[in-house]
Amino acid sequence: MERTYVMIKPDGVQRGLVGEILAVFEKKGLKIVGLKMLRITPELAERHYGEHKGKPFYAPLVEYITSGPVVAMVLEGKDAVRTVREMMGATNPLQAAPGTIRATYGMDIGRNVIHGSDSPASAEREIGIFFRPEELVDYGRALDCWIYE
Ligand code: D4T
Repeated sequence: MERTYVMIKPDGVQRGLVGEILAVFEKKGLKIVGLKMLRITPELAERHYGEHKGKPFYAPLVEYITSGPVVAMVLEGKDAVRTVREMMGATNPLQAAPGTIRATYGMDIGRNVIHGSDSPASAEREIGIFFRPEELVDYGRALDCWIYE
């Protein structure tokens, strides 16, 4: 099983999409092993989006991600990183495949509702930025045998 870091961005929280988006992942069969709400500080934004520093969209990106609370989570499942990326769709919601979260809920690349780690290495790094080890919970689900063969 693999873990990935997922975050409902400030627009998703403000628009009341937290429950719906969580439900999409839960219904898929991904297991929530960490979940919390927080307000990202400029320092935290820099750690998370450091790779984009110097790009023209960096300043608005930091302003957006720090503009209100986010819901941070760690999801666990088979091939979780790739699976979540596919469920989210392309970075630009207008180019995201129909049925994906960004296609369903978004209109603009600068308001694309959700983040998900893009590789297992990023997942490990981002989980470490947003969660302490004791905030992640190991547990079994009674339905697991109906989700995985
Ligand atoms: P995140 O990291 O938010 O899940 O998005 P992606 O992994 O899908 O995309 P990314 O790292 O390339 O971009 C990070 C973040 O920057 C915004 N962005 C990106 C933007 O506003 N304008 C742009 O031209 C690009 C490339 C959107 C997501």
